[in-house]
Amino acid sequence: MNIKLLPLQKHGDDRGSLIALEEGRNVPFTVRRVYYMFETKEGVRRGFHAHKNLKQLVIAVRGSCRFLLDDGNEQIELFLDNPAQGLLLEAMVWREMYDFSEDCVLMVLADSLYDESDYVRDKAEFLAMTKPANQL
Ligand code: T46
Repeated sequence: MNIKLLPLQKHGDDRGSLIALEEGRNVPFTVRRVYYMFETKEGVRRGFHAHKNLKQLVIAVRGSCRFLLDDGNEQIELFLDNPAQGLLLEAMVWREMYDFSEDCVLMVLADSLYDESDYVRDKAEFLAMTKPANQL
């Protein structure tokens, strides 16, 4: 699957911790946008889409949530609860996010500006797009 979990170096001392995100160093793309979601209500499931081209790095900077990821061939579930770990999501991975802790802040770095035409929001269309040509 087109995803990776990237360890992020934590600079810690007796004052606390700090993590730096640097384009081309620990962020493997040009950062054009940063957004974050927070105050997600209990029981909510978000996402339900894939991206045609977008690359993103997702970090649970506080709290935790789960991801269901599907590339059309396999499905995996990931638990994000570590601000020193980034989930690199490349193109054409269906994602659903759920089980947000009350304090969860999910920060996302993206390689493009917001563009609704890059979203695939229909699961059947996504599955058709990910099928090898000889199975169509
Ligand atoms: C993704 C997952 C992890 C904007 O206006 N600008 C933005 O940059 C974004 C990301 C969203 N929006 C608007 C569009 C919607 O009216 O904010 C609203 C909520 O967005 P959406 O329903 O797409 O949120 P999620 O949580 O389903 O998905 C988001 C990202 O959209 C998506 O790219 O990979 O988080």
